[in-house]
Amino acid sequence: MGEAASAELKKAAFVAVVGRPSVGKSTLVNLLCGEKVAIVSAVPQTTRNAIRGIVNREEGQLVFVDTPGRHASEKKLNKKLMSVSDRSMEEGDLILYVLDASRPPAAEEDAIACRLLPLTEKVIVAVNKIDARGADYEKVGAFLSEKLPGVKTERCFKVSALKDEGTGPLLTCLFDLAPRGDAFYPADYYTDQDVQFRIAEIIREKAISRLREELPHSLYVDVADTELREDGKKLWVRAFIVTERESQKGMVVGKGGEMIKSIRQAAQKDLNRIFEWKIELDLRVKTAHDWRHNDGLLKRLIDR
Ligand SMILES: Nc1nc2c(ncn2[C@@H]2O[C@H](COP(=O)(O)OP(=O)(O)OP(=O)(O)O)[C@@H](O)[C@H]2O)c(=O)[nH]1
Ligand SMILES: [Mg+2]
Repeated sequence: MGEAASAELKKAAFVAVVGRPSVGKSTLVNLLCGEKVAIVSAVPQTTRNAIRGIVNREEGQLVFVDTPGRHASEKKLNKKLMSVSDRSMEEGDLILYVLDASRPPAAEEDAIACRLLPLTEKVIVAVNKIDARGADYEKVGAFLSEKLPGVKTERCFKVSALKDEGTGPLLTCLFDLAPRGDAFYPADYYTDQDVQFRIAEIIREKAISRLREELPHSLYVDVADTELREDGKKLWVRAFIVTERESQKGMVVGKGGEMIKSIRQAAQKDLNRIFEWKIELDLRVKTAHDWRHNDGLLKRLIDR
């Protein structure tokens, strides 16, 4: 392509957002996109898929790819989640590496920095949670200069995704570094997720924030049926919260059905904000025995 033609093209890049669990990757992607594209919770490994959130500006388009938090474990589900993160890093034009300023970098952070070292050229860093008690940017900065010396300070940003601080300069830097090319999506898109997936994710968010211990990790949500009603004004949805064991169903239903009612109401409220239809949710619980060891199901749930 000639120089004149390439100068006319706007910026266009895929930006893989990676880091440890719970550092705030999804919160940051939502903030940058100005829409809730990814679910958020205090439970580690909330994100299970590559979730695309799109930022459209006069200068071009950035497609953020939110990924599952990187964690060392030989469990089948975790290995699958790591493969999503690995693939997004390899495929991304840029990588946004997110760290948590309020947690000192330890072995898990070391492993991520090592993994990123050969990809240094396309790495930009966001040190998140600078608002949090005990946040220590200097410590994280020292870790970065030791482990990723090729990432210059101009590419490191202190941010708070929760308080919306410091993200303007980060976004400007990402647009500056993005290559030129055709936009990947129409300019009015902010995500490419289908309706059923978004509904399932919102229900999962409400469930995991209300349930304890192993339960948040032991469930997934299956949207079994949807139907437009009332001349297309209402979307009726039948969905199942799927547990790993029969014995877990009772905890999801709760005493007198209180737990599932609370999950349904909270999900419905969010979904009514996201979609133009009025959402009517028929929420039930079922079991898919030991689903976290089922290769076929994991493939369907994670490699969407
Ligand atoms: N104080 C503070 N908390 C934050 C900030 N960003 C995110 N959090 C909180 O950190 C927790 C985890 O946030 P997520 O966005 O789900 O983190 P994640 O990195 O996507 O986590 P995984 O999907 O599990 O890898 C939530 O409780 C957020 O509210 C921040 O800037 N400051
Ligand atoms: Mg996440």
